[in-house]
Amino acid sequence: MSKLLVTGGAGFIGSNFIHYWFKEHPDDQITNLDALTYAGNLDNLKEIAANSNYTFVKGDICNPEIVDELVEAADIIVHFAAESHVDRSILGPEAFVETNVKGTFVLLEAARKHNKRFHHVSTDEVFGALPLDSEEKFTEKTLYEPHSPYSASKAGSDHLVRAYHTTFDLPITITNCSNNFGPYQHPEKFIPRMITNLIDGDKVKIYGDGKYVRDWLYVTDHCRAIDAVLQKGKIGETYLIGGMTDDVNNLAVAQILLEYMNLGEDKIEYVKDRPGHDRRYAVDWRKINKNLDWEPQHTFAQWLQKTVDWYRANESWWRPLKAESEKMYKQSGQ
Ligand code: NAD
Ligand code: TDX
Repeated sequence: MSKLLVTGGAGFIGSNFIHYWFKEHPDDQITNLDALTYAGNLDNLKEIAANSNYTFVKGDICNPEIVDELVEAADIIVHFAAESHVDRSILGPEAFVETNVKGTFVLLEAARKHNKRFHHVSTDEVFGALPLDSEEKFTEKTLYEPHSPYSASKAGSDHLVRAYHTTFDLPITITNCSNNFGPYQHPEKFIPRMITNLIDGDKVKIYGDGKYVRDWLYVTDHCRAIDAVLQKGKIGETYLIGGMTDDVNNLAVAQILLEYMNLGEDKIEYVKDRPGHDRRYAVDWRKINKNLDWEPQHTFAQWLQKTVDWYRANESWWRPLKAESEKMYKQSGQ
C-alpha cells in the first residue's frame, strides 16, 4: 500500500488520474493538494469524496508549511499542479512563474528534506515547435526551446527537478506528454471549447490558418503511462508520452467534430492567431514503449466521439466555467 500526494488533483488530468488510480490501486491512499484556482473543480471528484482512502487539502503549492507537512506524510509525490493554459500565459505570465517554477521548487525542497520519490508531470511544449510536413519528432534527447510563458515556466520546472536529482540525489522521474483530451477538461481548451461552442449553436474558433498540429492523447492513456513510470520507471529518467494521431491539424480535428455533430463547415470561424504559436508537436514515445511496455489504447476518433457525448451529458459541469473563459478570449480577440 502506498500513500500518494497528488498536487493539482482537482484539475483535468489530476482528477482523471485520481479516478484511474483508485480503480487500479483501491488500497492506496491519496491526498490531493489543490489551491482550487479557476481551473480546479471539486465536482470532478464527487464520486470519490467520501472514500476513506482519499483526503482533500485546499492549499497552495507555493506555501512551504502546508507542503512540508503533506510531503512528510507521503511516500510518493505526483506533481500535476500548474497554470496550464498557453493563452492565459500570454495575457498574464506572472502566475505561471509563481506556480510552475516557484511551486515546483517549494515541493522539491520538501521532497529533498524528507527524501521522497518525486514524479513531475510535464509537457512536450518545452521542446518548442517542429516544422510542418517533416518526419521529425520530439525525443528524450531533444533540446529545450520553449516559446510561450507557459512552456518556458514548465521548462524551468523540469530543469529544477532534474537538478535536484543530479545535485541532491533526489529520486525523481519526469514525463513530458502531448495534448490530452477527455472528460473534465476546462472549456477554455481547444477541443472542449469547440464542443461547447457547437452545443450552444456558436462557431468553432480556429486560430490563424488552422494548420497547426498537435499529438492528441486520451487522458486515461496519460494516466496509464504515469502509472507505468511510477511502478517500473528508472529513477532519474525522463519519458516522453504521445498519441497516435499522426499529424492531424486543428482544422481536421474541427472537421471530425462537425461531422460527428452533424454540422457543416459554416460553423468554422477563423480568428486572430496566437502570438508565438507553435506549428507542430509530435512525440516519439518508443522509449516508454520499449522500456515500460506502454502504448496508447484509446483511438482518437472513437474517444473524441465519447468526449462529445460526455460534454453533452454533463452540461451542468461546464456551463458555469464557460462564460468566464469566453470573457478571457474576448480580451485576446479570439
Ligand atoms: P488544469 O489547469 O486543468 O489543472 C491544474 C490544477 O492545478 C487545478 O486543479 C488548479 O486548481 C491547480 N493549481 C494551480 N495552481 C496551483 C497552486 N499554486 N497550488 C495548488 N494547486 C494549484 O491542468 P491540466 O490540463 O490537468 O494539467 C495538469 C498538468 O499536466 C500540468 O502540469 C500540465 O503542465 C501538464 N500537462 C498537461 C497537458 C494537457 O494537455 N492538458 C499535456 C501535458 C502535460
Ligand atoms: O479556440 C481555440 N482555437 C484554436 O485554434 C483554441 C483554444 C486553441 N486553438 C489551437 C491552438 C493550438 O494549436 O488549438 C491547439 C490546441 O490549443 P490548446 O488546447 O490551448 O492546447 P496547447 O496550446 O497545444 O497546449 C495544451 O497541450 C499541452 C495544454 O493546454 C497544455 O497544458 C499542455 O502542456
